[in-house]
Amino acid sequence: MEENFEKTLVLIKPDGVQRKLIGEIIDRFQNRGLQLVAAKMLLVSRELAETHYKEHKGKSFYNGLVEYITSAPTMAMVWAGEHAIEAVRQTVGKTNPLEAAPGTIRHDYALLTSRNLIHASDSHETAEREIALWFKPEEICEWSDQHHKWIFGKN
Ligand code: FUP
Repeated sequence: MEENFEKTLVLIKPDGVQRKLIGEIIDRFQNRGLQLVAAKMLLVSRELAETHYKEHKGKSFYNGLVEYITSAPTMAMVWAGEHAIEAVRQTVGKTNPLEAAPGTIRHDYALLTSRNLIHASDSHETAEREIALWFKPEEICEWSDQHHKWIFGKN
C-alpha cells in the first residue's frame, strides 16, 4: 500500500440527512476516486457528541452544536485513498459556507456555519482518533478497488 494512503472520517450531519443529500455527497467523493470503506447511520448519543467535539467545549456555540448533532440521525463514513484527508477537506470546503469555494459541498448546499452539513477530519492525528471513536475495527471493510490504478497511477 502507498505510504500516502489514508483513511478519514466523514459525517453527514443531521441537516444533510434530512435534506436528502446523502446520495449527492457520496457521489462527490466516489466520483473523485475515493473509496468508501465503512458506513453506518446512527442517532448520536450525547456522550459521543461531547467526545467528538470536546475541543469546542466552553465555546459559545458548543451547546447548540451538541444539540444539533444529536437531534436526528447522522451518517458516519470512512473514506480511503491517497491523500484522502486533504482531498476530502477540499471537497467539503471551508467551515463557513459563505467562505467555501464554489463547487465544494458546503458552498453548493449550505449557507451557515451552524448548519454546514458535513464533518471531515482535519489532520492525520484527528482522523485516527475520530475513526477509532466512531467505528470498531471490524466495521472497517478493506476491499480491493479495481479502479485504483486508474486513479492513483504514477508516471
Ligand atoms: P470543521 O473542522 O470545518 O468542521 O470546523 P470546526 O472544527 O472549527 O467546527 C466544528 C463545527 O462547529 C462546525 F462544523 C460547525 C460548528 N461551529 C459553529 O456552529 N459556529 C462556529 O462559530 C464555529 C463552528
